[in-house]
Amino acid sequence: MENALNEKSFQDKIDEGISIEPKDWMPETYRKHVLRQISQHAHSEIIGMQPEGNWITRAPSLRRKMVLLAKVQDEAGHGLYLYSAAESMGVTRDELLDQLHTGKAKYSSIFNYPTLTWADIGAVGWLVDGAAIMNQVMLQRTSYGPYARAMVRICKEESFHQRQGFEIMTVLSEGSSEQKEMAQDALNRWWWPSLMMFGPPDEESPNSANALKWKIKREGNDELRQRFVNQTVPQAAILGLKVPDTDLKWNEAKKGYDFGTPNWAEFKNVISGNGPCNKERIANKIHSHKEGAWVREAAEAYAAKKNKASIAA
Ligand code: BYC
Repeated sequence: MENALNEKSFQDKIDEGISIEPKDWMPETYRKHVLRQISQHAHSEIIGMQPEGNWITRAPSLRRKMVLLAKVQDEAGHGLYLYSAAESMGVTRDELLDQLHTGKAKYSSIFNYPTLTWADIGAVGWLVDGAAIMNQVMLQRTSYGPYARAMVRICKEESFHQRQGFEIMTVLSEGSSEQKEMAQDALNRWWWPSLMMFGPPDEESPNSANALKWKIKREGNDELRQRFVNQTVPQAAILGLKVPDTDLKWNEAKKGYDFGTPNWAEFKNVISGNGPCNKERIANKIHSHKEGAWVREAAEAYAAKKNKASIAA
């Protein structure tokens, strides 16, 4: 009886838009749900530093190096605000990190794709941070107070990140034919994984119903993905680059683009720990990126594959 009353006043608070604070009563299912999302989000910020961090020493100018360094530092800050928000739910940072290192906690699928060229740093800022903002704006009003407050600052910084990426893509796409080709190649490789950042389609999203009821998420995965496509396709046109989707076309009736289906089998593979990089990461725990070796190996493997394909052609 007492529990039913607690549940009712909890849901009433949510419905009235009153945030839930650490000492408030909350159902255990809500606590677990929010903790899962915050911890995944925090890990994504930290793991997300790695593909970009490896380019700090390779950035083509001092200015680019400084900007990238600042961006990667911001991501570390985001991870730390989010770990603090998670700790307010009664878990220690050691426990959170242990879950990451043992593969129990997920992190965003996107960070399992390697950054092979400098253009990838542009594509990550433009597309990955672009998708992150699209998803995170609503999280500034998520129902758990500490998470919402962390997101306000994070969103401010993300918009700078998106712009720095777009600027890199602008310079490359206006450069030599090799630079333009590099930008197009980066778009080809990052487009579909970026669409997967929004999670599976709504009908296959087991967490969405509770997330929406409890106002943890305020919009569905498909709605946000559609908005991202609508925003990004015209940006690709400004860059003179082609979005790698033969099904993409403007739909006047819905005032948005129809687009193809991401490879959900690949997504499932990546989030279950079998992506191009995560298997190795989990196996080697924290040391897999030591001294940039992983980026160099991935770049070599990619160059060899490309070379093989051009010989075959
Ligand atoms: N990757 O029921 P669903 C950044 C999992 S970093 C991996 O729809 P939900 C940046 C999902 O966890 C910011 N797993 O889930 C940093 C669930 O499995 P579990 C990244 C994914 O939670 C450095 C299952 O699939 N942003 O910006 O309602 C450099 C079913 O999904 C993914 C965030 O972390 C995925 N993409 O909705 C540059 C945002 N998608 O847990 C940039 C915060 C789904 O039941 N997170 N799964 O085993 C969210 O907004 C939501 O968690 C999601 C998924 C929209 C991602």
